[in-house]
Amino acid sequence: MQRREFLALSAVASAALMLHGCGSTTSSPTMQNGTQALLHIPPLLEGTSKEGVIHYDLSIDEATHPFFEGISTQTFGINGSFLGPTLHVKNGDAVSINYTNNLKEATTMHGHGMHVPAVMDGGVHQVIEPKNSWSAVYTVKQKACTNWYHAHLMGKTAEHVYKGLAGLIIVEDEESNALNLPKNYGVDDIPLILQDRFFDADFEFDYSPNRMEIMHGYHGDVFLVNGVVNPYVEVEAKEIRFRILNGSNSTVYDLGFDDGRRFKQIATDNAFLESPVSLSRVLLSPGERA
Ligand SMILES: [Cu+2]
Repeated sequence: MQRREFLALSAVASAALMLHGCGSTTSSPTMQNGTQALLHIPPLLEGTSKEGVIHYDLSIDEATHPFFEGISTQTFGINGSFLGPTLHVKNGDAVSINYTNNLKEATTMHGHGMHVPAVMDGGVHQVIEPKNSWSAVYTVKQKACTNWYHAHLMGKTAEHVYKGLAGLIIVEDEESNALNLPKNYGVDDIPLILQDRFFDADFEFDYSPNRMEIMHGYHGDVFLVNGVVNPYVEVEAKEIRFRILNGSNSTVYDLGFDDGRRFKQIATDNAFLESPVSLSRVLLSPGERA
């Protein structure tokens, strides 16, 4: 191997064989010319300390995003045009995660995996009306893990996440800081948000599940990692940590390397494993992290 090694993740959607349902079209228009795009790394948001509380300011906006070169797709974004920044929190920190809803419709923002009081959960009860703000204020009380935040409005969760309302929360603690793990975010500690999307003939998101798809799940035929179609990432030839989130609505991923090489799983949703497990494939269902 060269000093820098080229890695490509292969993902086989378990449901890829299911044909898209009775929508107006049967597959997304393709712009496939074989070129790969550099993986986008969601920016890390460390927050700002004010009177002992660390504030994370997040703005939820309508946006457009160039999934395909020269084409704008309408999206929702958080401090950006698709998905949101990665929040970095530490066990024991008092945090205030401040969301401002600049959409024309209500939404909510749920901290998936965060151990918080019910009123700070951001579930369907904590509606953020348009032009309003809502803050999740709590003290982080949990082990190091990779969580995520996402829209969670009653009846609109799937659609809002589809449009881009999601991001990662990295929780660190004394144990994770002491462990000899890759810790350089975006360089050897790389977040991978896996999603699939269906685009209509105008390259707009097409989220239009029929009755069967509402029951069994809506699958897209364009695979995105951190919002990038056909991505690659260049890394140093050494052990790399991937923090993988299945951020898809219903697709289960069977992940591994093209060359079948083995890797170690060191953590699941909410904590490190007792010891690393050697694997050649890992299955990840929606919402799950590895
Ligand atoms: Cu969730």
